[in-house]
Amino acid sequence: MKTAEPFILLSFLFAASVHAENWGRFKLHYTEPAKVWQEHALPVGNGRLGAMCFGGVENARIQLNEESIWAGPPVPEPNPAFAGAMVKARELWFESDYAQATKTLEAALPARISPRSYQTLGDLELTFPELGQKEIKNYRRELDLDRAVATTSFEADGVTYTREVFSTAVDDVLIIRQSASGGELSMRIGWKGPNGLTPKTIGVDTLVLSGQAHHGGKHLGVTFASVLKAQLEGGSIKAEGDTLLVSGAKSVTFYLDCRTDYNRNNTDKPLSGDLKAKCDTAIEAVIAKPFAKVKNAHIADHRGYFRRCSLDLGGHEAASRPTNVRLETYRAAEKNKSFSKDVDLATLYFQYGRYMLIGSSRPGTMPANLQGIWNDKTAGPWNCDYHININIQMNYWPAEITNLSELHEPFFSYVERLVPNGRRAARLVYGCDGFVAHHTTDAWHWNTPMGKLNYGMWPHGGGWCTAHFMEHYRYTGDKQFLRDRAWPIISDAARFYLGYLVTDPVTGKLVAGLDNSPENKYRGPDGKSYSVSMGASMSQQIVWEVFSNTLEIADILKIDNDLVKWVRAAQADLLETQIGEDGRLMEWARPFEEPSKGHRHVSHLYAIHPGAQYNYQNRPEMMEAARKSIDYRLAHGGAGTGWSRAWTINFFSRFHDGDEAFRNFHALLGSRSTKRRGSPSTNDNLFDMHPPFQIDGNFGGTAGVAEMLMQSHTGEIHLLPALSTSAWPKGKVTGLRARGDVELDIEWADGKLVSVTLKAGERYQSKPLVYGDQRIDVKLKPGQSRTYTLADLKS
Ligand code: FUC
Repeated sequence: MKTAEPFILLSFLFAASVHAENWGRFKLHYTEPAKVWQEHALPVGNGRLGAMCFGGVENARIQLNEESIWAGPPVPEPNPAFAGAMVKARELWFESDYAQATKTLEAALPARISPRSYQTLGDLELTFPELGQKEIKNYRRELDLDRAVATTSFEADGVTYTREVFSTAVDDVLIIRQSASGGELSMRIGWKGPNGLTPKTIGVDTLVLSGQAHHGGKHLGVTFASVLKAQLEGGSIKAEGDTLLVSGAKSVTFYLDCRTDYNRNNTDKPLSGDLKAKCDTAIEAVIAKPFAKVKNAHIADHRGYFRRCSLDLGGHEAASRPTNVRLETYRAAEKNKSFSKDVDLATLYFQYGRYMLIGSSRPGTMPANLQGIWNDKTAGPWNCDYHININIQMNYWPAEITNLSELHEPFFSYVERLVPNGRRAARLVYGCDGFVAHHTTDAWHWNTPMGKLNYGMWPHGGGWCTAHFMEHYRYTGDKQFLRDRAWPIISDAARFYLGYLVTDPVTGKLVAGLDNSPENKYRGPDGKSYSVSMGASMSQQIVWEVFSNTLEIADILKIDNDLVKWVRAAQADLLETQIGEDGRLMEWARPFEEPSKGHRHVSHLYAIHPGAQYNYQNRPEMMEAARKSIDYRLAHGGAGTGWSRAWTINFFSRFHDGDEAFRNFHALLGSRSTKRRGSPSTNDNLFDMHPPFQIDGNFGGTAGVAEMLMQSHTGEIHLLPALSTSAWPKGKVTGLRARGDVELDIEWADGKLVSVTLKAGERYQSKPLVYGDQRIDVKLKPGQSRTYTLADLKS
């Protein structure tokens, strides 16, 4: 008996631990310092202040960002002559004179003005001259996704050096702590500012870097001041030149803040106030608290988001291997047309997307841009801006379903800030009322078609963004949000479309245009390529969605005015997406040939994902045609960019094809882009590569995994709709959220559902649960939780 007791206790503990999430394994880790920013460095962020950590030994670079440092105007302005040109060009297009239609519109299109980029705040340069001569042992560089701390540690001459970097949203500062245990620490810290800026020292322990963002002396933008203050444990510190020199310390902690005059609510009127004083105040407040308390508060705050959702596919032992080595197994497998067995890397990737949304989009901050908040350049790729013809939307695909609903807020506020210029553009450019936004914009909220027709002539960015407001309501059931925020912006987008649509003389249906199908081209009868058309499928689908969202809200809020009547009538008259002779969904309203058969944008499938116009219940023929379209794209080298591959995962999830969804997920992690000089699709630091680094693919990949496991866009909660039973035969996901304010934990084994637990929120709306051809009607009380096993669901 005596020996049996500990055994029973142990097996009880083991059984319990099988179900408790092993959060400690969500770490990216490496045995070498980072060399290249976008390939190896590791991101930390609190939504506003970000850093990329290189983990160097003798020289350690920490690259810094503050979200609002943008070079400035001039920005493209609407051309009032455009409306006339549009009327003329439409006539020409309807007469099939695509060449003249194109020329007419091109002539009226404002020129592209660029760049006016989001910019780096420069690099902190930590140097440890003594380490150059020493043998370094047990080097490890890691990013702990569960604690949101980047740590570098190693030993030299019996001294353990540890550097921790984190950006806390609680105290709203960035913190770097360097310690040397068993010895003394001597180091220098300098700051290489952007655009050649150098810091000033204040006293013996402070660096200040101030300046104004610009591009080559032009495009003067945001003014900023940033302060770094050192706090020592033992030893001494002094200023030397424009650096600080620490000697003989046990540890040193650097507190950093940056404040800018960017006024998001009125970008023409910079904020007043002493920016440096604002930094000083924040730093003084945090420095007064014990470091451990500050760090623990940061970790608790981060976990408040991070731990809401977990995914376990088994295979945890792989977590002990460095991340780059794990990724190699995906790359090797892709090369051999097989699959890596490291399923746990999929959960790391899934959680990394959630980690980066928590790090780049907090309530009150700007939304995540093309690189979240992480950018090491003064002229980033595509200006590191807000592209709204898929990219920023994709950034927010994981927000609701992976239980980070509040982090959607910066997106909503940003889109609302686009409205004044959007209304102005609607009036000036199109002679319409309502809200419009085009393919891209930035911190300055400019809003006009511009540049080239194949990207710039696209007035559906606004309409697409408004769909997120509706989805937020569907997930949360928040009627106040619906009334105060969703209705105003969605009905305003509908108002624009009521003016923008015209009747197609051939079909008699209402069509949008002239506009492009994001960034694709069709071949005209003269053999030349054109981009603008009338009634492109994506345009029609976005208009349909805006109209049906308007009608859905009108129904819920009992609004019955003229606008609602007009929308109802117009929706019934909209040209629908057609199926071509070869059985594929058509991208344009006429059966044009596509010069680029594997194009990265799969715009005409918007109605399948992220839209929900077509599904297997209501329009199986459209699903089949859409499936043919994506198969065709892929057969012609499609999904060539990271985000396009990520979108493909989501498509196959909606096609309920788990194996294809998984195959594309695997390719996202392991493939090398054929088109782009063999760059990996995912870098060693798990950054998604367009290439270059573009964060949308990370977020789209995370959302795609969630969609494989649960979908709720058809009015039902569909369990494991696109599970790859061969790749992920067993697993557990907790804390996914479905539309109708409900949380789900789903467990499966041998490729089959074992059980599902539902937790109803305060605004719960009941929806049937569906698994394969089994289903059960579920009615819970708000706050109630209930578990169903496979046997509970009836055939
Ligand atoms: C869209 C895409 C490009 C790129 C850019 C930032 O316009 O077509 O591939 O992702 O955004």
